Amino acid sequence: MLLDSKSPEQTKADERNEFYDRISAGNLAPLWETLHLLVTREPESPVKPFLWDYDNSIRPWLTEAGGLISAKEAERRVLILENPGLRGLASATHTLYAGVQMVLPGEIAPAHRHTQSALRFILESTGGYTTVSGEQVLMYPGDFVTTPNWTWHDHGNHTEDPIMWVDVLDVPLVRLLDASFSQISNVETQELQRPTHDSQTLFGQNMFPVDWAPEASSSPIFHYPYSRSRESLAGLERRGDPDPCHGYKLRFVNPANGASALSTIGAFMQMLPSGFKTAPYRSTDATIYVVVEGQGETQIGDKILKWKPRDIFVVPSWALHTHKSDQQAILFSASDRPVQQKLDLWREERRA
Ligand code: 1HN
Repeated sequence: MLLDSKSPEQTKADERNEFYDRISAGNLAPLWETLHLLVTREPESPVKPFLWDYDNSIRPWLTEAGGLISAKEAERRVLILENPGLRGLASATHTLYAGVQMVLPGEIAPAHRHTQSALRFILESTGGYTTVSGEQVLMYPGDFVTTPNWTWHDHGNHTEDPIMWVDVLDVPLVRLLDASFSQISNVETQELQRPTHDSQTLFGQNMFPVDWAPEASSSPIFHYPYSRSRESLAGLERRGDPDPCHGYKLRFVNPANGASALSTIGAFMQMLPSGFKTAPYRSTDATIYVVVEGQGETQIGDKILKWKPRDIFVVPSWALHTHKSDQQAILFSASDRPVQQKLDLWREERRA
């Protein structure tokens, strides 16, 4: 008779694995093998810190794409910024999509709408337009433009120069929730129903039309021009010292309720004085940054990302980081913070 050479532990493991195989056929799995991976002590993200170099990577390749496909053919001519930890998922972070879009002189990106919310942050433009819900918005570098959930939008360019901008959408979040709907309009270009920049005129002056009531939780303002955000940052700087973790930092709001301009995507603009180094900070909202002005670097764990204007980078959830500016710098950023805050999930840690 052969002696069983297996240890008792091996026998037990074999029995368990054989059990797992049998229950797997019934679409069942043992929680005790994965519990520690599901409920981590703190966020353990596959999202990687990463920087896309605008001048040396995005811009030349997007320009090349301009010779390969028209905006109309593509519907949207965009290079997706894929996080190296999430390849193939059209995701910059777990919840947010980011891409850089180009519209050449004379081109049209036809009207459509979808349940995904979008923001645009303008990199290059001498006055290209987007039309949101029948309102035309002329876009210039540093402007922040919103396209709330289910609003019709089309883009075009009557100028002599290409327009380039960053798109951030809640595409991965809406995919997770299985709530994607979309429609293509039967007109390529929306008929203008309101004066240009009407939402800024109606809602951007600390006064609302007396009988106006919000129809949506997103901001009634579609356009937050850079001249104003720059002015607000300069005003904050004149008032006093910078915050140790953020420098001077503002958030874009819906003036009707003080919440974020879009219900699912938070947007921020911050200024780091020349030679400023922020104290270590982390928060649970993975963040997409766009450099507007200045040069510097962001250290995330042991990774250093050196940045200059129009570069785009990602700081993952709960990754301790510091920013350092070589000269006065302005950073735009976007994250899913409003969603996390509504769900009581958002946390931050300041090491100031
Ligand atoms: C979209 O509608 C636009 O309207 C840009 O410009 C990028 C990425 C995914 C899904 C929809 C746009 C998009 C998008």
